[in-house]
Amino acid sequence: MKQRDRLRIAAQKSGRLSEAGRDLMARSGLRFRESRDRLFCYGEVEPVDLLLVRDDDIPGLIAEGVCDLGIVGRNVLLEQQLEYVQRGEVAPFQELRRLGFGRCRLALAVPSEFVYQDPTSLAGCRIATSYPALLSDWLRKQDVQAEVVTLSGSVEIAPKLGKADLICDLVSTGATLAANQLREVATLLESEAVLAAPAELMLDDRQTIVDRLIKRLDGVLQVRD
Ligand code: PRT
Ligand code: ZN
Repeated sequence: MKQRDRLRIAAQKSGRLSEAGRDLMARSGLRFRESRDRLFCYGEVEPVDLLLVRDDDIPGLIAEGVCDLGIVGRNVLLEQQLEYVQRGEVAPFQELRRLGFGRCRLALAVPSEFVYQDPTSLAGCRIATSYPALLSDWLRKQDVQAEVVTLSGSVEIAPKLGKADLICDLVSTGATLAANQLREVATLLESEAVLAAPAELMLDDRQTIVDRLIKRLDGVLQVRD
């Protein structure tokens, strides 16, 4: 891995995690000067810079060594971790801390006419999801054979379109499921925003900066709990 003396944090540019993520970094003592393209923000107080990206890109940026920390949903991190595992590899990133915002769950939801008793009710069904690795892993653990239909968005309308028998999607309030006449029947994962880091320690000054930052972050998180 290339040696660097400044730390780089990846966070979501705009979306559900961006505001609370920025707020947490500010309370941990980080200040950034925004650049013209607003993607790279230079750290003014600490040697810590910020890269604003799509949430899905965050684990990859850590894997490539482009960023050293990331604020991302556990659902995204675990999905990409499982992709490595399913290829027989070890994921080069890990969850370091849970951050207490962006809470949601990855859940199975069925149309009203679907009779669900337990996971065996899913045998032979088509399940639409944007989280194929997490869903396949769960099905395997339940010893259920079902077809995973991968969709990048609008998962909740897949049953109405005849593309799937049920869905596996993120739920927070449940309003989206209700609006689509879907009923939640099982939770696969409880998720929230987490601090992601490389699986291995960094071998230069950055590890010292990480350790100092984590100490401050823990202080902020403790006050909140
Ligand atoms: O552009 P980019 O790729 O960065 O953003 P994105 O659109 O992929 O992500 P975004 O901002 O929607 O979500 C970022 C993260 O927020 C997710 O990865 C989760 O960790 C977390 N999060 C928390 C949620 C929700 N709550 C949530 N409710 N992510 C998505 N949803 C969606 C869900 O997919 C469904 O469509 O909201 C709908 C359900 O919400 P309710 O309230 O109706 O149940
Ligand atoms: Zn995304």
